[in-house]
Amino acid sequence: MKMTMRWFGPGHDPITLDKLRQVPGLYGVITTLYGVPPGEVWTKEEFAALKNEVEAAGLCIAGIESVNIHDSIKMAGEGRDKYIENYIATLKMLGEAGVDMVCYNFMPVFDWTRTNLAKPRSDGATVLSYEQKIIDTINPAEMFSRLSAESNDTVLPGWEPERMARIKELFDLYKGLDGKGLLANLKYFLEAIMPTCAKYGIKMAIHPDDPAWPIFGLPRIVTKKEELLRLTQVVDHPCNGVTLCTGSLGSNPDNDIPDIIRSLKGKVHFAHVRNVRHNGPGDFEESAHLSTDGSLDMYAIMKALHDIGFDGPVRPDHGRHIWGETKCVPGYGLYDRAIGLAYLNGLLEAIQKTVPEPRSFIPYPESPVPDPHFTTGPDVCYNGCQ
Ligand code: DNO
Repeated sequence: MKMTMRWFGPGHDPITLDKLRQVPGLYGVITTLYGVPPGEVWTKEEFAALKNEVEAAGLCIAGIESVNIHDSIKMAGEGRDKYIENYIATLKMLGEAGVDMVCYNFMPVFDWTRTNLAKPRSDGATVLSYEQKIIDTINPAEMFSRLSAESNDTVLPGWEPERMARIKELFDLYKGLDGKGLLANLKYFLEAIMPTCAKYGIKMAIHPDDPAWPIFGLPRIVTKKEELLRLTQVVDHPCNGVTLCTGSLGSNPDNDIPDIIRSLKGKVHFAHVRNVRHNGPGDFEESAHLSTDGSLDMYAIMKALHDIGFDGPVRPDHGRHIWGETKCVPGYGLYDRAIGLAYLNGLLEAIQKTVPEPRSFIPYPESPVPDPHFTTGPDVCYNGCQ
């Protein structure tokens, strides 16, 4: 497994690359061109500048999260084929730059949902949390205002203000689309992009719906084991796989995460590993990564990933806000994610030393020597990834 951290890019992430680089055991970053709206083609120049910046800091890009999907693709609307062509052009550019994993989601209208971005805990930390009973009493626009007020002046991934300004229109667009229709649209999209993914060796990793049940009457098709298996079978291709997000799937206590991981052997292309604490039906908060602080067994999760021979990028996910850290995208502070990463690496080392095969440990990378002659080729990744 390759241990990574998410970085939102220059001008978007208050956490700097030189800070990330000091996290022991960090292999690379997971990043994106945050400012490019879904549907637009990513330019080689913009991506090269991002890659250059990451590599100049002695790190590498270990995968992209996300290349977001235009709503016309999700709901088979006007211009769908054009937007798919644009997506393919972006994949081609990324493939030529050596990227081999792209995370995306297929949630209608918006990405992940929380009702509180700074729920206080008894130790003074704050965390992201969700209460279905609040969602049941507000509309999506009210929820957006609620979240914006707590966003630490950052743009929340999936909740870009330009999108939220069109929220009513977006809801209207999806009217009448059910889970079956959404899955058919996902299949159409995947079938169109697979030849390009195969050519460049890009593994597509769909992110589960978060929380793992339908909200605001919108269809959800990536919430549990059967659905994850179904989507890998509907387009059975080695490049079609999943982001195993323990927090999203774990929002539903009925999901047995280690069992889901084992059932997806060969289909997990990326992993988000974090804990959640179930407070009651439809009510959860994002705890520290430690097993005893939440409801998930993190040892069993890391062991299952090890046992299926997963060797792709893994990252600690949303952390608590601790030690007064407020200058960050909510959930993406430096401190608690670094603690989470160290814990996951500890679990992994212990698992590897007691369960020797399959070997998936990537040793702590040597200090890289930045190459002043930057090219966009895949051979400039100092930490050995591409
Ligand atoms: C939330 C993230 C999601 C994820 C997307 C993938 O913090 O896990 O925003 O990046 O769903 O497209």
